[in-house]
Amino acid sequence: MNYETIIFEVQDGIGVLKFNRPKALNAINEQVLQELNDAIDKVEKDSSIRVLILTGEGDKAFVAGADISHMVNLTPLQLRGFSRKGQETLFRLERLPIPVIACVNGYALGGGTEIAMACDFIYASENAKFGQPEINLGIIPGFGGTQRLSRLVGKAMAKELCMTGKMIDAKEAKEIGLVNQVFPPDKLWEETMKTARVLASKGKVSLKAVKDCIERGFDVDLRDGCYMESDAFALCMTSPDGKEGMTAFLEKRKPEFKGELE
Ligand code: DAK
Repeated sequence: MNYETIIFEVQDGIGVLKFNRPKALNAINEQVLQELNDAIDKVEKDSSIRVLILTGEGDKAFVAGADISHMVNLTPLQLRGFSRKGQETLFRLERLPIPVIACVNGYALGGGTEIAMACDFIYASENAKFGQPEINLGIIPGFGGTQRLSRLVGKAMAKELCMTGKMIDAKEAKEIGLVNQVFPPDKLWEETMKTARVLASKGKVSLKAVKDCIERGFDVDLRDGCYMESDAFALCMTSPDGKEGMTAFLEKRKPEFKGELE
């Protein structure tokens, strides 16, 4: 598939997916969702990709939300389909077996905040802005925003953001736990790549296990979550990466993780 609304490239095991509609501040329409899904297919199939970064083309926006001019003409059934497709796409991102970093370089509003929240964590530039402004349009978040936001920042803060529709800056987003780190705009990409390279050097099996345990364990009780962790721990210990990591430690050398997921 030739992409028109995204750019997808892979270099040294790091996949970079850029939302590429800068004139519309990278707003999401059906075509973006389709191309995003196609790129996720590629990431799933290419075992050489160890980390994925999502960012926005241009210097103004990550994603300014769902494309309002697209949504406004849809019927209720089409809107449900659009919302479900968006939600499924974000579940797919969340379930990728590799780390996914949102590198937020400007506005991340509505669907933009929702996409960033489906990544494993968010790095943002000082000029980034987050929010769920749907209430200002007389609607509500439709790509899982009410659910992921409350899990990340707590119910009361999520209600305040979704009910007022206010935008918050990167500093405030960090204070409430939405964003992991904030950098000056000219350092954001470099710092994101630095972390991506660190992640790419780790064992794939153990990265996937951490992601699974935290992601899937979050919605179950502590005892079931810990039970899940024991199984994953045992699998990691006996995986090629686990053996290599422990042997390297005993031999006082740097580990070289190569293990595949299956
Ligand atoms: N959709 C379409 N076009 C957009 C857009 C968007 N979300 N955001 C910006 N643009 C376009 C503008 O229309 C403008 O286009 P031209 O007029 O140049 O043709 C261009 O991008 C530049 O924007 P501005 O001229 O407005 O730029 P400013 O710097 O003045 O303002 C802004 C930047 C980000 C503050 C402003 O553009 C803005 O407020 N944008 C809308 C942000 C927003 O409300 N986002 C939430 C969208 S609603 C659901 C599924 C999903 C969702 C809901 C339901 N179901 C199916 C149930 C999700 C909803 C959303 O995300």
